Amino acid sequence: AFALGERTFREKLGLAWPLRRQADAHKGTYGHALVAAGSRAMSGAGLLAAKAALRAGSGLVSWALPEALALPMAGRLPEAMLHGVPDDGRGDWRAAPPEALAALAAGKQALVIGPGLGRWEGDGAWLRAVWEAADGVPLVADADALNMLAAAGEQGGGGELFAAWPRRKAPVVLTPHPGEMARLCGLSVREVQRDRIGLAQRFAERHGVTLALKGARTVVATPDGTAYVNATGNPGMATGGSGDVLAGIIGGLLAQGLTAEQAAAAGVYLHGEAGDRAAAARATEAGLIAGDIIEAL
Ligand code: NPW
Ligand code: AMP
Ligand code: MG
Repeated sequence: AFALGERTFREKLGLAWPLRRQADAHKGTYGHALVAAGSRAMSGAGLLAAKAALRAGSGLVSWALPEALALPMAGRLPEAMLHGVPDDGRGDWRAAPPEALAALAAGKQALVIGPGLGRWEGDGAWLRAVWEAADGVPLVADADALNMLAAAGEQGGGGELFAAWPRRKAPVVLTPHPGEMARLCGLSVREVQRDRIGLAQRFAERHGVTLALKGARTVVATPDGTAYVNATGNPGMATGGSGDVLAGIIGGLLAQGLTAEQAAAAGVYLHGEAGDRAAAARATEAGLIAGDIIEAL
């Protein structure tokens, strides 16, 4: 596996920091990300993911959330555009038509889906409908979207996940923590942790996705079997919302035109580096909160 560091970025991935912007750029040059995240009890997950996508450099960010939350969230992140999708009147996604979300995603350069979405009966089929209808849009699936993928796999007879779904035109990045990976693979967390690199590689190849298996020393694996291991980040990042920030960062990088491999590798590395700088600035890992990672980005 390649170590994620300056040399790998320069020689293998063709990236250098900071990402440069063209002198004659306009906001359209750097893409438009749609973040579908947050629900009544977890609006913060959406807020964090959308803000992280902006800080990662996406030219425009739209935040899709259940209609009942659009007014309460108005003004919390003025740089993002808000799109309320029809809901159950209580701020949950269960009544949101997947077609409505797919229509919002059309023409965007990235779709981030999952943080704080919640779960409901039939959510695996709901995710599949969005997945297919928005199949030209690069996708980052995190958190509850991963749990929905796992549920869809169980309903399909176990273990097949989306292998039986039609192939998408645009790439997919999945960002499970070990608990989510365990659900996706039908394994225990202990089994997931036993061979993180091998498991990530096999999963990415088998399903044709780019995978970031999170936790200390996050592994990024690509459909062609390449694996990267990250050394940035610290245990202060074991705090609520930290993963929601990562999903937003990767979406923001995809929107700018990075490939799935570049966006996942760069996103994981920058997220950890930002967490390290935030901890250093505050002289504490224990007091780190997810918003600090965004500010340090
Ligand atoms: P254990 O038993 O705790 O050790 P879940 P979630 C395991 C939203 N959020 N290594 C863990 O194990 C998210 O976006 C909203 C090993 C447990 O079994 C989601 O939508 C916030 N094991 C939703 O909440 C802030 C690990 O996984 C399980 C592991 C639920 O997401 C918080 C826990 O994971 C949150 O982001 C590791 N490194 N990491 C908001 N402000 O709105 C995890 N596990 O059940 O998937 O719950 O990750 O909290
Ligand atoms: P989530 O569990 O989805 O909120 O994601 C947690 C994020 O914090 C992931 O990006 C993890 O890689 C990162 N993280 C959590 N614990 C550590 C740790 N001990 N060292 C480095 N990164 C961590
Ligand atoms: Mg998470």
